[in-house]
Amino acid sequence: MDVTRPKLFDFHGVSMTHFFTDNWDKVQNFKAKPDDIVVATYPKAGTTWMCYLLDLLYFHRTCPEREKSVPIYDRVPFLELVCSPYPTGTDKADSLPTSPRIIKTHLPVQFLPKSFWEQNCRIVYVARNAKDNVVSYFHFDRMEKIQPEPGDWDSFLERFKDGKMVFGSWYDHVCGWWEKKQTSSKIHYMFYEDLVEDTGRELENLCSFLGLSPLEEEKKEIVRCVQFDVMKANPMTNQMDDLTLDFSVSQFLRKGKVGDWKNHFTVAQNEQFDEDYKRKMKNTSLQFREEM
Ligand code: PPS
Repeated sequence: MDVTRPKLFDFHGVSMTHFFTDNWDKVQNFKAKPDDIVVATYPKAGTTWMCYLLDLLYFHRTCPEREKSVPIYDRVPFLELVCSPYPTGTDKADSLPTSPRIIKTHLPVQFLPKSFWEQNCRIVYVARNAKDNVVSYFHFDRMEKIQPEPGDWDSFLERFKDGKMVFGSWYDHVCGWWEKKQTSSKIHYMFYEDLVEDTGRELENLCSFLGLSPLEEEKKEIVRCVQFDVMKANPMTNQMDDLTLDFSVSQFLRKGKVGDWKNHFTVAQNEQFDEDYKRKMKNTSLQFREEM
């Protein structure tokens, strides 16, 4: 698919591209349903992993045929995405046949359509440590033709620190949602690293939040299906049919590890990053693990 890579621009204080702002009125006026479940993340934090896990949790037993025939990006629409000739995220969400609807967004907390708050919807936020997040984002932007040109690794890292990425600053995103979670029982804040460490435990916690009690064998099956290698081999989750992705450059399910940043950061980059990180994160209680 031939697309022109977009330019970043400032959108109400957040760097964005037109692919995520062209449908802004419809996004902001989106009508949520009380049982909608929102998966909110900064890009490359484990969104697809969580979308698939939730989809299995709700529909593995009741609609197994859907899982074999409908790709995850159609089962869980990306709310703010507009990429012609495909239907918009809001249209896809509006026509979802499932209950609940699981809806993906990368919006920072202040941009979430107000209807989700009014309807008291449950929100699952997944955060990933900054260093692995930026590495994953770099490789993704190399292959994703609807993202701005990534440039080289050194300049990409600087842009990340400056918050000049699509969906803005990682620091503002993870902290904004974390602060909101302190006063909202409807947000379940999860960490990519915890999912890697013990997917079963995280699934248990998620079920408590959602008020679900699947059978032991169902949970086991879900944990099996969401393993990295299993998702990578599954045409419904590996995004191989996404025409905006150039698989000759990188993989969508690339490594799925904690600590891959060590293969990218120089010693000097790491020291500078840590110093800058301390400054930016000094007012939050939010803590990440960069290795395990
Ligand atoms: S996107 O485009 O924002 O929706 O991307 P997102 O799904 O958030 O992030 C992609 C990264 O998540 C990794 N991933 C996983 N890791 C471990 N286990 C499983 N099952 C899994 N599924 C997806 C994926 O590999 C990307 O990370 P990197 O580090 O690039 O491999």
